[in-house]
Amino acid sequence: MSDSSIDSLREQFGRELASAASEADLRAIRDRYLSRKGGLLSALLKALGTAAASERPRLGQLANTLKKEIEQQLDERIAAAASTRAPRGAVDITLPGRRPAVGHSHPLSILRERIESIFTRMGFLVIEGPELEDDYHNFEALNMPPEHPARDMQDTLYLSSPMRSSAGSPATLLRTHTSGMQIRYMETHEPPVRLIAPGRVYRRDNLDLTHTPMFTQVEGLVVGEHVALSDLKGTLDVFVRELFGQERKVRFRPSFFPYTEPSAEVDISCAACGGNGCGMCKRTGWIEILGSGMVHPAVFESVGYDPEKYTGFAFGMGIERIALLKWGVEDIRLFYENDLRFLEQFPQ
Ligand code: 2NM
Repeated sequence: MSDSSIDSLREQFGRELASAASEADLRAIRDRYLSRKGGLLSALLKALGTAAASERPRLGQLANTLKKEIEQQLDERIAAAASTRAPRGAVDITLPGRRPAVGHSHPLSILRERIESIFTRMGFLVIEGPELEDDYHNFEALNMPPEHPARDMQDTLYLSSPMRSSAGSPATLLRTHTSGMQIRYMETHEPPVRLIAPGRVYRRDNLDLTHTPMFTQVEGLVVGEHVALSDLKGTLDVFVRELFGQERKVRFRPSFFPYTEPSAEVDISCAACGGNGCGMCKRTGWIEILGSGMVHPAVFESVGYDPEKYTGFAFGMGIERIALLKWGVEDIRLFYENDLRFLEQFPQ
């Protein structure tokens, strides 16, 4: 026991106090220095007995002064720490926040909105209508008479017997395309017409990699006095290159639909192989993405338009198919299984 052992304990305490970062640190320091049994100050006072008798009163006083200093400094620091501590059960506003889950659009909604935006920028109106249709708007008005093969129960989901349509009361069915809406629109509006009709459609298909019994279609219709096949080609060329990229090539290939004449399938050059032929394009270099044609005069007759005065073009596409191609998804069912690990990956 000496002056220097008192001084060095004071210095050691000063360093430890300076590096205390929490209330728990401060309490640990208090235990280490002030504990009655085994505390550093108890040890110091005990060692007083080893000092010369003449020195004991002075050294004893110095040691007691150090003890008071240490007690006072620790009390102050602990009180300060306790005053900033949140009361039990209170919200600790100093904790980092929990990040809220932010929602996002479904990939098919993202694609549908993109398609709508390309067409609305070209002056098209977007119309929607019922998923339950009658036989007339889904088939008859579209130049598909009662014996037409597309009406077969193999392909169409009927809510009432398809037989009833010929017996007078209209059959009700889940629409197989959104064309019914376009018929309704033409029935109630004179040309010019420039619209798209997006929505869910239903077909009797079994689930596999590329089929679901419900899917989403976007159909389009333009009618006016001088609408030509070149307008169809120009419009779809702009659409396809806006959606897939300006470098894509587009080709029109003759086809058949009962509601258009002439009819054409629209293909885009395969991005996977650059048109050289690969598995994705079945070695043709081309991928089919939509059907189109000039509206059949019989359709204009159905809605009361004069086919001598008006011409028009129409087109239709399934957006699931476009999503598979655009994003390289291998299984259409992924879009309907609601697994967020899949759904979260698409650019909003
Ligand atoms: C397609 C292909 C070709 C089409 C026809 C009509 C309407 F109502 F004007 F007659 N709407 N959509 C059409 C034409 C649809 O989908 C592959």
